[in-house]
Amino acid sequence: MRDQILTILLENQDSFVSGEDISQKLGVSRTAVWKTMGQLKESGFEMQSVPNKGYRLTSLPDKLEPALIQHYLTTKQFGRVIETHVTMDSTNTRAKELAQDGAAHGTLVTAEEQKSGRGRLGRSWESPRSLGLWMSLILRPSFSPRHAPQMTVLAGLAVVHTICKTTGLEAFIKWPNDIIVNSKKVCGILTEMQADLDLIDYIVAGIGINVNTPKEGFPRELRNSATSLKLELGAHIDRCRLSAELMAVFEGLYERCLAAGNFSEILNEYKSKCITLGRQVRVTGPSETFEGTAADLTDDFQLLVETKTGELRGVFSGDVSVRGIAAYL
Ligand code: BTX
Repeated sequence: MRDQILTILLENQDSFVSGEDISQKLGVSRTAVWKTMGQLKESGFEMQSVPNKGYRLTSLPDKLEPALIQHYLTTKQFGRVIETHVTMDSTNTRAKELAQDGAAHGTLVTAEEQKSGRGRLGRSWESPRSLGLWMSLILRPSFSPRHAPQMTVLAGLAVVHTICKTTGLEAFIKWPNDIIVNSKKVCGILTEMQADLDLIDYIVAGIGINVNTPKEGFPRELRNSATSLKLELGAHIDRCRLSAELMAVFEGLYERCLAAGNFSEILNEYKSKCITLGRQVRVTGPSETFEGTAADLTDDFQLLVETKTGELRGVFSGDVSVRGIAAYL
């Protein structure tokens, strides 16, 4: 009922809605409406309540509220079901549990804070409370598991476009999964999958964006390599609007690729935003490290690195540092 009342208030922000109207619309008592208004006020929604007129929202809290995100949402499936948490270990871990229990394609898990946010290769992801978008999207695509890495590509491109649309900042992708603004890392993506040989059960696309983090919100050792949208823009950003926009852009790209039947549909767009291409890179694989110039991307988004001897080597995954970006000096 709380979310339904909130939705009514959000849809009528320019006018008053009477308790009577709400109770009739939802088939609940006036007392229940009054109590819910009290709960909303306690959780940070400010409102005017005038006798004989009713209630009107005057300001919204800086919280990832499902009803708020959904108020801005324009998608068909992405983000239509949302599970939010104040604090949790990792939204990816929770999303995998939900997916295993049959959660629908497009289900979104968000948290204000992650205690054990995960990066790739066992690394950790700093996820301070109320300052970022820490979210995991459950996807159940019908394509072959060999295309699963391309979901990281889609998520990355979606973040880049969303940042540009909502802030005007120019963001780039450091292949395959870091998003960079002004040479610093503003977002990381961790995609995990459950599949058998030729069928994907689910993919969890975990996205962590530093939205309103101040400089001192990052541990000292990350201050030269990490940034937030607020630090770059100089203005506070509404995380609910940002997440709704991200869902819309992500779904749009996903549907485009599905309709085209391949991911090369977005290859040129990705290349134009890929800061790695043409630069000096260091590739750290499980058994060796080598350096070279990032020459190109193949149709399946493999990175082609030209070594000093002129050999062209394909890199599927692994750690690729780019000289001058996110502190590779
Ligand atoms: P990654 O392995 O590419 O990056 C992790 C590395 O990035 C860390 O070792 C550290 O050097 C640096 N780092 C850690 N936290 C931050 C931060 N907040 N900003 C900038 N740099 C940082 C990237 O892995 C994948 C991250 C995915 C995070 C999302 S959040 C929602 C979801 N849940 C979850 O547990 N992970 C994903």
